[in-house]
Amino acid sequence: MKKILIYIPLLLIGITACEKFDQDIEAPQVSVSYFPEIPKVGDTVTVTISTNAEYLTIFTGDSNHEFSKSRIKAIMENNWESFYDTCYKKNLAPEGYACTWNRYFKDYKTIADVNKDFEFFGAISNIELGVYGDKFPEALLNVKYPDKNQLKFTVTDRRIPSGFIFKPHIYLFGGKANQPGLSIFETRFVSCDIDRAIRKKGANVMIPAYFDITAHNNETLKDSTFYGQLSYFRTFQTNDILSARPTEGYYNFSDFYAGFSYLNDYMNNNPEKIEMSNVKVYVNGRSTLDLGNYNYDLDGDGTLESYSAQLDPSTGLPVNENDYNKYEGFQGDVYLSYLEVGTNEYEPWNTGVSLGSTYSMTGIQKVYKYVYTKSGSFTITAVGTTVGRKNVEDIDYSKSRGNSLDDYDTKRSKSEITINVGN
Ligand SMILES: [Ca+2]
Repeated sequence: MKKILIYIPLLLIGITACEKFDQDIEAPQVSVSYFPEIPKVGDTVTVTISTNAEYLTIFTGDSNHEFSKSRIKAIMENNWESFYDTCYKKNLAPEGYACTWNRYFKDYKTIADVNKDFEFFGAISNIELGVYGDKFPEALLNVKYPDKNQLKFTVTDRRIPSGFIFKPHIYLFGGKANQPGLSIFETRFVSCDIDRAIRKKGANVMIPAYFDITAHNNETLKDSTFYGQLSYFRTFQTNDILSARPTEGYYNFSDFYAGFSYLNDYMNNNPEKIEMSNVKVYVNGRSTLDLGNYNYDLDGDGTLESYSAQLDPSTGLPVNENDYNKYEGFQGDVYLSYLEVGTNEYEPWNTGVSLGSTYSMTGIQKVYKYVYTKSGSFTITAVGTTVGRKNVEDIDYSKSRGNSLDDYDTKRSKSEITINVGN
């Protein structure tokens, strides 16, 4: 018993030291209602909030305004210590799936292992794993593990779209604003001699980075494939290590998604319903820009493609030196050392609309008018906040310059109501 009596005073001292000023502020009362009872798309819905809160925010429950996907929900359910690790950033992908996919080729021992994760298409040969430090110094600039295995393969015919396919099975969570899908392709492109000469004369090192993304919709079970360019790869012009530069290596698949309304809508509103199931990477897409009056069937599939320069159909190279700057094809060796697709964390991103505060000139707005542009069932959520005064006396700013929000004590309450909007 004596031990307990000794410990209790110590515990009380501990609590007193951490206590926030005004910690006994009361949670506000909030209740929400709306009119008309059964609104249609285009009708003005009037939401009325009854509250004694100092600050008020409303979530209308439709696209980008869902409380359940909001940062404020994450804050309400966590303290600042656990906010980032346990709540704000977390993996919401279905079991067995992830939000990121990556492979270091240093971790592969055999080509048979590589072939479990990668499939090659087009005019590709000489696929091998190796350490290339002494043989191709330009291929090692800024490579993370220069003394470890890289994948190397050769594009043998610039007329034929070529590359590799992998199946990441990932989800892009967080909405466009948070740039999910930031990715790294640690690649080095070393042109064959003819390409190198043409690239040098044309002063153009860029190889368009084309991708096919196949998205699997796990509601409809439908697969949809989208084709597009996402930035460039770069090829080396010379063997001179000083003039050679590696490709930037950063690609953002949320930009790719944003270019297609189908993918963009899911990325922003229901990312959990759509899986990036298959990625086809073209390391050689077209011999020149996909524009113009010169028509050839270079890849021999029976369909003519149009090119922006006159080409030699037997080689796929521009005939005239004036067109060398239009050359966008690639023939030569590709080195691949690291591949990462996606971010690994979910961040809440939906936003509410501030209805003001009792401290602002206009005060709190307790009546909110809104027009739904889509039919469906939505959850309207009003969040009221009461904030204590700042505990200035007890904060040592010479030592602590952390999040100042933590210097205030806040209490929040919410009220939810379901609204059915008809057509
Ligand atoms: Ca063709």
